[in-house]
Amino acid sequence: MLSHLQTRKFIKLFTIYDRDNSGYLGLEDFEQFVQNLAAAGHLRPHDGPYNALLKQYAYRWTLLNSGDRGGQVDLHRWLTYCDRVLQDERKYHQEIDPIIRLLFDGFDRDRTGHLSQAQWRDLAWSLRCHSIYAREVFQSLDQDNDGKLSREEFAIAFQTFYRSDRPDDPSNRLLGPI
Ligand SMILES: [Ca+2]
Ligand SMILES: [Ca+2]
Repeated sequence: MLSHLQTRKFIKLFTIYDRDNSGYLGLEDFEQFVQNLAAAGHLRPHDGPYNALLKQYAYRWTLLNSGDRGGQVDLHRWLTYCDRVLQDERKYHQEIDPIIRLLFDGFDRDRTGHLSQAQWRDLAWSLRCHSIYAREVFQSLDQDNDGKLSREEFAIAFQTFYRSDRPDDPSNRLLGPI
């Protein structure tokens, strides 16, 4: 079962995905979400990274909505789904790992193997995290203090956001206050 802290984090995610603020998630929310990511990451529609993200979120949608493309998912159903994913290692890695990888690749435009603070700010903006928090979060995630986020630091941050139940984990605030 999701703890109170995990529930807060997944509610936060719900509010980020629910682009039209309808209180329900639909396929179009995820499509809009990817379009916002693409705009922030300067990904061109129909390029490889854009299509890969779209495909991964469409895949998530079919899992979330049991294949009913036209349906709507409320907060309760979303939380039940997140709980199920967290409890199943195979499902978790199948669903979450590619998203983390694609987000990193999408925003590491110059292929340096790390995200600069500006690239992180672009990503945070598309995740509706205000730049005031984005700067603070960046510093807390940059574990070796070299002023950039390595792929590993990035992955640890997202994995911790999804899984941690420790209130003092900086990654809990990955997407802003919860
Ligand atoms: Ca919606
Ligand atoms: Ca670093």
